[in-house]
Amino acid sequence: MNVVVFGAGSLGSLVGAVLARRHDVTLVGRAPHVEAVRADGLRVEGEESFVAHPSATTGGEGLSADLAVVTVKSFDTGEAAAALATGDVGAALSLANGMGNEATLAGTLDAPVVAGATALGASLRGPGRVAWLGRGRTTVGPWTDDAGRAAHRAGGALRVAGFPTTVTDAVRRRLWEKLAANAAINPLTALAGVRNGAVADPPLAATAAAAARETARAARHAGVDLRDDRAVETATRVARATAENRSSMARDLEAGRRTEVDAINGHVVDRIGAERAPVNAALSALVRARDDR
Ligand code: KPL
Repeated sequence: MNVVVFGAGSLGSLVGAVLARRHDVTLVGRAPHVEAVRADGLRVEGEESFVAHPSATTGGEGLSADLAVVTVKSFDTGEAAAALATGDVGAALSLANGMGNEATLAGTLDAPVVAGATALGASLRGPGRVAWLGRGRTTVGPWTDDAGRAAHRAGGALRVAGFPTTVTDAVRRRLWEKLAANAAINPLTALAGVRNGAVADPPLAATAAAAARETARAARHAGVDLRDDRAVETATRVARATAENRSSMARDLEAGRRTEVDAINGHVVDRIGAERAPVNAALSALVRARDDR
């Protein structure tokens, strides 16, 4: 399959390298990383160690592919969609954190949109180098009504390259479960300066559980049946499974970059209001006060 991976950060680089073992991959990323990949390939270290040789470019316009996997930060999804719309893609799959990415892609692209949530662990180590930190499962499913076949093709492409992948018609629920985990883990690890595992235990566990319960409330408001205890269990399980990881928001805040808080905790507040989501509102305000925007 011909695949464009749009957004060669930590996750996109790992996805691009692993897909390049079985597919024809073009990575879209920033200059120093793209130059290193072109010169020496993309080195993966961790769960498996190998060097992949995808094509790499800094220009996302005019690209053709059977599938575009979008892994940019949530606030860059609009720009990625606009660039992809100048080319010819058969389908788009979003694997980015946060809520709203699929709707943005569907609003811009004239192609089936597949939603995805992944628990893969990845960390960019420098130009041309990415660490594979966890084999977590990836779930994909149709977002637009016409995306059933595209979801199965995308799931098959990921699976054959080495990512455990489930294809489901209930992907919206999975996106909300992932949002509950991100809403609980990401801002607390970023603000407290701790690794993910710390969120599963006192003194942070109670605030994390409250953030997850509010996310479940927002999910039910959006018509998705997610129980409070299921959201809390998911957040706790993900925190324990990625205990040694530093969350993407912790890394972004520490590096002085903009975070994805608007598409995570901010999305919960946008759905049900600050009065019904006071913990997410407080966490959003604290992160926004410190991140680069
Ligand atoms: O998605 C993540 C993130 O850091 O953004 C988790 C699952 C919390 C892993 O670190």
